[in-house]
Amino acid sequence: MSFLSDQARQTLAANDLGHYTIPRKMLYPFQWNWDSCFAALGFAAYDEKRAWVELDSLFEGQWDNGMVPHILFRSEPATTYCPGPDHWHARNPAGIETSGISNPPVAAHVIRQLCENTGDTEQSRHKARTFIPKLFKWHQWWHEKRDPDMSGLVFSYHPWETGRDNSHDWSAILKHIPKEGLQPYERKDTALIPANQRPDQSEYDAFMALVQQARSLDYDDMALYEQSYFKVADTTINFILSRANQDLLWLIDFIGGAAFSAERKVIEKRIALSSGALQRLWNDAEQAFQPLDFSPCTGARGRHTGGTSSAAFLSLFAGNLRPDQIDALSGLIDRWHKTVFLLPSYAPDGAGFSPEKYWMGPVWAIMNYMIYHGLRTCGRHQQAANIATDTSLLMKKGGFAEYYNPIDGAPLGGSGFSWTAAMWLHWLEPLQNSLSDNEAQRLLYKAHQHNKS
Ligand code: 9WN
Repeated sequence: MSFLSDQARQTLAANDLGHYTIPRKMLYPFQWNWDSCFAALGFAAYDEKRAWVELDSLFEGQWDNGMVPHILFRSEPATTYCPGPDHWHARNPAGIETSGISNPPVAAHVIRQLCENTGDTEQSRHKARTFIPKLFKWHQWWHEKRDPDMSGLVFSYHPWETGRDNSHDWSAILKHIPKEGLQPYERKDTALIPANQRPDQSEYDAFMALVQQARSLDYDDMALYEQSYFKVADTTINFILSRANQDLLWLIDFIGGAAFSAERKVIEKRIALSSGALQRLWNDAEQAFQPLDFSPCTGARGRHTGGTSSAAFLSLFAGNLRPDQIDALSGLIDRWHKTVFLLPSYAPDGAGFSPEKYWMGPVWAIMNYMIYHGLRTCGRHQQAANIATDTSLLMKKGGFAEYYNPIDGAPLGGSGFSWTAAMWLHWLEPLQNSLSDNEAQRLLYKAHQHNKS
């Protein structure tokens, strides 16, 4: 086993609390939704049983209405993370304390990956059969409760739900979130990570004001739809959900389909509706996909948020794009790759780019993983290889960091991070032989660019 694979396993082991994994000790001491799914992919590289345990435990947090929350608080004390369960005041029917919002629905993709890796065995069919109703219920919640008008696009009411907390996509909205009556709270993150790598204080105030508002509305889906200060049709959520529905169909076919034929029809209709609606995220003037802002406090009424984030490329993961859109996105990657390690989370040549600040520029391995798959599906193999190579170089240089500076490759945020280690094990380790030539070229290219600047 290579040194890095050994380190990656040790990283997962260090964050493994038995039947669930935390993203990173101290910094995020609970079970996070999409982190847990990606961690399952890492476990699957050497311990399939443990991978399934991770997913089973995540779905123990599912609410009655189908939502799978973004955090399950479990038993850790909330001394090193804010907001903890006392801020959210939410609990599912099984009595597990949770947050009151969801997260990008990557579980269907992960479960499909696990089944594909194992092949057609009694165990994988059994697991698929167990998860299909749970996934269906979760996706149904998105489509019915987060899109009550059946527009084909689902809304999010908190940046934390999109997983891209302080993306510049949200900057203009966060400035307008009413903060009067915000109850006192104590941030813990900046005691652990340099403040310039984390959201600003004013952004954190807005995050907390939104938690307070959602709690005061009792997490009622209709009340949030009507009143939430923050209301967006996000690219991360909508593209991942579209992909998730396709993966759910795959799972139904995997087990033979007959038992879920009614669900199959519903999912097919949803895919058809959303594939048209996703086109509304395309900003023709900027030749990229961008979220739509419906927040009452900005009065934007569904305007595109403006600049371009790496979530635009998740459209490739969702598929069904026009050839000119694939060309435009691929052209954008070409432009970006001249200056930076791929893929910065925000356009490196636009306003709002900040190479160390969280979702305003740093590279995130899990985004790269999904975009890599999207590019390959569209036949853009060289660009996919460049993204895989750069992610691999970043890990070799800086270990399994939460995120990386796209200019100099420095590791940022938390170290020993679960989902980054998982991406090495599941995605990059198996590609190492095929990437070695490309790696030498990418290093030379970067040195050349560096000397020029
Ligand atoms: C809030 C756990 C999570 C990730 C998110 C990332 C960050 C939390 C925070 O950490 O968000 O959910 O407090 O910063 O933005 O994508 O799931 O790793």
